Amino acid sequence: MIVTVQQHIAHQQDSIYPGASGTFSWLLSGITLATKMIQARIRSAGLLDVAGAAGATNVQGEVQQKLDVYANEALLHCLGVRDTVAILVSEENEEPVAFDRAPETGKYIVIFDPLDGSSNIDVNVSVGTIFSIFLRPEKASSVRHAAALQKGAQQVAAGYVVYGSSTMFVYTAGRGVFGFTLDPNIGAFVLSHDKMRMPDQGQYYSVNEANAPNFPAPYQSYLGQLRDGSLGRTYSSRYIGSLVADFHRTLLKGGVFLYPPTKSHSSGKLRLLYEANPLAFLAEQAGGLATDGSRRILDIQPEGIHQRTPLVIGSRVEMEAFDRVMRSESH
Ligand code: P6P
Repeated sequence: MIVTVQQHIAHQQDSIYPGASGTFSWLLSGITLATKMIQARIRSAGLLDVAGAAGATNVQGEVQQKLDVYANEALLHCLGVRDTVAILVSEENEEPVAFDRAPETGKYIVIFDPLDGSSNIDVNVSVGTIFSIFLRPEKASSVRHAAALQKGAQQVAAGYVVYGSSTMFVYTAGRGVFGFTLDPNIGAFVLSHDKMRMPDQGQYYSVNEANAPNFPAPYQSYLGQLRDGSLGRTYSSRYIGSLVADFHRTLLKGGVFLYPPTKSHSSGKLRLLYEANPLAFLAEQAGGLATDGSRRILDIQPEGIHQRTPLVIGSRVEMEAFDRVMRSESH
């Protein structure tokens, strides 16, 4: 029996906004439409003149790939025309985009990374779109940022689309994690992974080993434990360098992904609002955990929409071992 993501969301939305008149599923359809458009472009990246850098640089100072620009425009447009959206925050936009909508109409804030890992596209490595959804705070905030600067624990939904060997939409609305695979023949995301659970312990750890000499000492000790069998098993190292792909594997197979503080990124490289928070929500909903090395990611009060954070995220066994090391070595 085919269950599309629209049908699934319609059932879920009652848990988010009782009495919602389809507003949440209407909102999510903006994301599924945009990501279908993005995946169509990605699949033809090598053929059309869309590969390669667009020449401009974005607010992060990174050379913008043409697909980054297209992905951002697609999401801004498809979500912007949904009147349930009050504010959009994108990795590609320095400032939030606010829509002048009454609080009873514009209920949602959507925060997204339109195409994470896009530097990998030219070498045909999986990339992804990550999104995080909040309700607009009751008290109308004069400062747009303030409305978007909510703790990750306040998310009403979060998810990603991974453009890999197949295109998958993975999301949670606070009642479990569900995966949908795009069926190109019907152009719909169809339920393929019901109630996804992260294994209690995995066989992979995932970190950029080139940075390891600069990690804080407790991280070095922890990596030592993963390598010497202290956690009761041997591990393999897997690092794709594309966050959504590395996380997707961790969600399915278990284990741990780490992006610790490094010499060039003393507060970590990954972004709290549109990378760590949505993935942390998914991880916890699937039975895993996520911290910045000392705090639960979802408890962090953001100060800026582009702020960075260290991220350690994965299965219960590996994360509890990490917590023990951090407690014993971080006086
Ligand atoms: P590094 C991609 O550029 C990205 O933002 C994430 O997708 C990925 O996890 C990380 O950076 C890789 O960073 O420093 O290991 O190349």
